[in-house]
Amino acid sequence: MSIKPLIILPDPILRQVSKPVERVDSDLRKLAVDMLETMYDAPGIGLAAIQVGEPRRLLVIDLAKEGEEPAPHVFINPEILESSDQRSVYEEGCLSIPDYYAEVERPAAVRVKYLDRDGKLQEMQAEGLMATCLQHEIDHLNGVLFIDHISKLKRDMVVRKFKKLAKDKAPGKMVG
Ligand code: GNR
Ligand code: NI
Repeated sequence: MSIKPLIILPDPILRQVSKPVERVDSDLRKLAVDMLETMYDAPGIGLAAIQVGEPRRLLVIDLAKEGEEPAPHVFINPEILESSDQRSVYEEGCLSIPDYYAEVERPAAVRVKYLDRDGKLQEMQAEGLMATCLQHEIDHLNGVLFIDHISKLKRDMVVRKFKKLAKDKAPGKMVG
């Protein structure tokens, strides 16, 4: 088990389109466990493999609240089969865009098919926070970030701020 470093905006890795998982083997299961550990440590409610630099179509979600039993979910090669016409708005955040939050409107419910950690085909009908989180994570697999769903003005402001933060942190930069 290990906590992996998170890839942060504006790292172009986040814009990669992840590749389908070809076999659900012990290597993939280890990555899923490491992702869960990384997500719990952050803490966050979801994590896509690309956020730890692995361009594979794998994501984990746990919506259990503090003090509740953990409820880890592993989704491999997830696909949205159906989205509701009804929309809902959630204040979203992203572990790859720390400390930035914005309201995003998405379909309120989705039906998703995926492979579970045993490689077994599953379907889930999700609504509420699970529907939002699944869409946020599946976006990551396609190189899409939640800031792509807000106004260009707000997005440009966030990207500029994170570019500056990355530059100020770059090796060789002197203080003062
Ligand atoms: O921890 C997270 N919280 C969150 C809140 C609202 C909508 C989506 C999310 S996912 C996010 C973790 C993350 O960045 N996953 O990719
Ligand atoms: Ni995210």
